[in-house]
Amino acid sequence: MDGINLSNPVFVTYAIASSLLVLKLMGQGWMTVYRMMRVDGGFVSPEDLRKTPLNPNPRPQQLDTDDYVDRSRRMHRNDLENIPGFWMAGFLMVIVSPPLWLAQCLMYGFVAARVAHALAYATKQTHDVRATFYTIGSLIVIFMALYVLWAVLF
Ligand code: GSH
Repeated sequence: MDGINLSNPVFVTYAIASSLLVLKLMGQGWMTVYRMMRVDGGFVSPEDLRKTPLNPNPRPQQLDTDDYVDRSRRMHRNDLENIPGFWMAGFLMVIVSPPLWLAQCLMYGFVAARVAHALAYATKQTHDVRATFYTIGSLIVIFMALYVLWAVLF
């Protein structure tokens, strides 16, 4: 039952959670693209002001910071600060063979916390709501890393 294969339910849990998070991370870039197209601006690089088929009417204001677009970039950055840690700690968790119930609580809990964080950020909930979901996800990854360390050292 142990090991990196589909007969190990802990690995299956990790594979499902990790794949969902890949989709979240990749999708976030597309949300930024969608938002830039919607407002016709929110660009960050001066060369984006060149006239092209995608930007037939370039103007300097397109480089102004736009919260609608920038919010998606901040969400993306926050994902990048949190999700890679999960991929690594989660993979190491599979190797140290935790109980299935614990792996499912932690891994699906992390996915749920990140989805909730994204919804809170995108819909402009209060800082405390967003921070709560961030904290849950962050503590899960920290717990997983400590669990692995404990299993390896003792
Ligand atoms: N790089 C983050 C920051 O500067 O805020 C580190 C702390 C963090 O991730 N905080 C959470 C967050 O959503 C809860 S307040 N930060 C907003 C962000 O990263 O854009």
